[in-house]
Amino acid sequence: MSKIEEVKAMVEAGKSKVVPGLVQEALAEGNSADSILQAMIATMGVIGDKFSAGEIFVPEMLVAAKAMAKGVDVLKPHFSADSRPSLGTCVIGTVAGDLHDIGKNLVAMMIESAGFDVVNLGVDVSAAKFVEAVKENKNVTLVACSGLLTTTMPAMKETVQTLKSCGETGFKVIVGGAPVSPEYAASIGADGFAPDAGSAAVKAVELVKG
Ligand code: B1M
Repeated sequence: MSKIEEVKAMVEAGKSKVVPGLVQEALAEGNSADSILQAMIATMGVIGDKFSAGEIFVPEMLVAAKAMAKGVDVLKPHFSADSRPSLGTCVIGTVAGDLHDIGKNLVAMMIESAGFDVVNLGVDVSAAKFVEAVKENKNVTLVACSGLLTTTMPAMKETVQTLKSCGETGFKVIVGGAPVSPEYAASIGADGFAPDAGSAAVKAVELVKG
């Protein structure tokens, strides 16, 4: 079994203690950080399919997510920002009612590496809390909202609409997450949409630079 296959198997099994070491070994073997990341993302897809099929349940999803997060921690320095001047502050969070944070944290990591200072509000973030962060932080140029549940898409709509009517200007809003489409993003008044973390960083720069 290749090192990357071992990483995938151990993420799927939720082995948080062994995943970081295996990720290090996979890097040492010459695998790129991105290829290891993509392998772990694919594993979460497998986990989701097994959950949908009733083969595993919430606790198994949770331990797999924790194991992946430990692996991502090892990869983080490989995606870190260089010395480019800051593009301003990006406030990011997962919308109210939604506890999924792996994708949001990957987006935060890529946006940071693109040259933003990132304020990560975590999960289950209310519209009011997003607005508060825009008001409290300096030079907010971007607000990024993530959502993974179809049931929390209305919360994403409320967040975007609250941000757009809060009286603060000078920032753009980008949204994303598995159930979000470009059409939905446009319909709720978001300035931008991206399907994955890499393209979120590209879109973020495009939105802020105009
Ligand atoms: Co849940 N979950 N989950 N879950 N979970 C999904 C999302 C689901 C698709 C599984 C399934 O049924 N097949 C399903 C949602 C169905 C739907 O609504 N359409 C689901 C469900 C139903 C639930 C619960 C309701 C289960 C229950 O309790 N019965 C519950 C809800 C809890 C809540 O949030 N209130 C629940 C709970 C959980 C855990 C807490 C156990 C755990 C999350 C732990 C954590 O995040 N710390 C969990 C997990 C792990 C998953 C799956 C298996 C994996 C999610 C993940 O991390 N993927 C997921 C199945 C799946 O994704 N196939 C599932 C990897 C990650 C890298 O991808 O987050 O999609 P993703 O992010 C991508 C893109 O979406 C995009 O970029 C990222 C990568 O490049 N992206 C953005 C994300 N945010 C973006 C923002 C952007 C741009 C792009 O701009 C701002």
